[in-house]
Amino acid sequence: MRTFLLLCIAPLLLAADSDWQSEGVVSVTHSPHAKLHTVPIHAVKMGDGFWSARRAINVEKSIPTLLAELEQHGVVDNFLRLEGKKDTPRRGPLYTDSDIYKWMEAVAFVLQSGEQPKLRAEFDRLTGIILAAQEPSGYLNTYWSEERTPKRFTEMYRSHELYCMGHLLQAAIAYFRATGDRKLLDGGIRFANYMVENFGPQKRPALTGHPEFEMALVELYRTTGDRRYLDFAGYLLSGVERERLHLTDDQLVYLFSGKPFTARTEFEGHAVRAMYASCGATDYYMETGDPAYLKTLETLWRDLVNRKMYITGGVGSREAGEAFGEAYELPNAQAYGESCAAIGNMMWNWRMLLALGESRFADVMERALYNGINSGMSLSGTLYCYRNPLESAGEKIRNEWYDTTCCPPNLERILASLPGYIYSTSPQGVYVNLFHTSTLDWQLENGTGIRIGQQTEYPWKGAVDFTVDPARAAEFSLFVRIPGWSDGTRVTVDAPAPFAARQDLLKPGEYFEIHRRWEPGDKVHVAFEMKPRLVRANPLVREDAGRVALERGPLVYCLEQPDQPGFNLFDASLLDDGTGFVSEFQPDLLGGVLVLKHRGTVVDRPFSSEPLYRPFQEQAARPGRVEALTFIPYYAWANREPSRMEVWVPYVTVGTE
Ligand code: FUB
Ligand code: ZN
Repeated sequence: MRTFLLLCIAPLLLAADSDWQSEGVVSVTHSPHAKLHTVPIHAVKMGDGFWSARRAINVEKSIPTLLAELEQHGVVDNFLRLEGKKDTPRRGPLYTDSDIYKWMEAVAFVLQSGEQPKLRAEFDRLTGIILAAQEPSGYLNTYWSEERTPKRFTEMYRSHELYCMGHLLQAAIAYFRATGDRKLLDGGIRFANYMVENFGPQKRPALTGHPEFEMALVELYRTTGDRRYLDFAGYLLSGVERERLHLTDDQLVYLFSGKPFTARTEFEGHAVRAMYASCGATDYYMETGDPAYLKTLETLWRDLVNRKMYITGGVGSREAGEAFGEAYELPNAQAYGESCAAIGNMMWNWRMLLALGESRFADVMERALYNGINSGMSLSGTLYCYRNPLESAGEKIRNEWYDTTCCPPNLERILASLPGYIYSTSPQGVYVNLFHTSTLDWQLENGTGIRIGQQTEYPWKGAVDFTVDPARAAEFSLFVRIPGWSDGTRVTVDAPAPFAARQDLLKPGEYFEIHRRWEPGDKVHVAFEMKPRLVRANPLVREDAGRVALERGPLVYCLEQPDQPGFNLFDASLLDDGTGFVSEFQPDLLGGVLVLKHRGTVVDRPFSSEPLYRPFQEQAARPGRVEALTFIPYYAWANREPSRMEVWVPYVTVGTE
């Protein structure tokens, strides 16, 4: 009935219309070149566990307090003044409309998990305010209005007009998928139509400057079936308008557009722009199958994971231009690692996973999610990191507000959309991408109902138990991701025809396929290897020479000063004397974390009392006493008083002098 009504009032929407409640974080159900398909957020209920605690705070604290901040800083007034309801000057940088749109997208994802009347009312109130500021042509931007109206689309390399609209479209689509309400979506469509009707090869030239619109346009195509949006995304990605727009190298330096996406061979320039462009390009590939895009995406992916990504999944190492550095330029204290860039990395790898169905992409997603993204929001849910360095001398890193406040709502939308990333489907069966206590209540691609229960204390423990409940006995595959770090995973099936998987078939970094005729109630037990792991960086990463990082499961660990009483952590080295690590879950520390303790060498004389240079001695021992070093998960740093922190720790094999 609901669908019928919707079809009557929404003649513009095409085939995908009746599917509005069946679509996931992105909708690739009908994408010809997607190997995996998303499941709707509402189909996944997350039970108690690591992310549920974060998600509850997101809804109760982060989302409401950020709206208050956005209002206080005039972001909503900027729209009201265009309607003549405020006479205060416009406030904030030129892209600040996008911040309220991103906040609205977070709310829309929350609503996809269930009713939240207050949040829904806020969304509707803001929709009214935003749409009242839209011009009859469809144009909408609070910065490029009034006295700046004549300058519209004249500075596209920096104007963020299309960036803002991309975020509006994403919010509108997420809300449509939550509620079936298309008011905001219709507003977004008016703007998109204005673009496709007035801009393009034979019309006025366009370029995104800050990519974002591309992925929104592909999603709009998926939502409406209107091919013009996909083609326009392709036009923007082709970067053909550099000459018609008379762009100089100076103007282009930070852009990740202005040259054809398929001409790229490495990441350079502004990291968030690069990640969003890659998202749009992957979306475009999933619809068109253009091999030139796939080739470029693979090349860029290898550049990123082999040469330019932090161990935390953070990307973009330079503050200047918020940009990528050269290959292996990964400083620790100076690391930029904007939260939005790590989010862009996750969003891109999610799309690559959908396109190609390979676990390596889920590994990167998980790395970014648990570390470089998770560090971005305080445990209280009200303070945010813009930068996510891997070493700190103790400067204040978290704030409740930034004039450029792109990261806070971005973090909120990721947490809100998380259920949509845990599972996906293919014609062969169900994929488990991430591990968290949850229930998937959905269907196989042949229409058979399927419920999968997942029980785990991941990431603290490596045991994951599944109950597989098809509506009736059915033959299909359950694909369980074996993380790249888990050597020695064990998988057993507890069913009328039980089996234990052969070790040689359980390959880290791949999905393990369990193909069988599943009976309701069949059980699968998975045990990942959760031993602490010392990691070294490629020697070309100069800053990490002679140092190690510590990981356990998907978590990167760090040393923070409050856990090392009695000595300066920068005077400590990790002494590998074979004693190994002791792990200890501390429920009262930092919201409950598993700490890792290790013997470390600590100098009696601080390093600062040593000469700048001294004669080289092979295997020189560090002077001092041996003490325990206590590591905490990186994401939890900077939740106490500002203090020193270090991810890459000096490493010695010989004891004290
Ligand atoms: O330009 C809009 C946003 O502000 C970018 O995505 C961030 O990197 C920050 O520069
Ligand atoms: Zn940001």
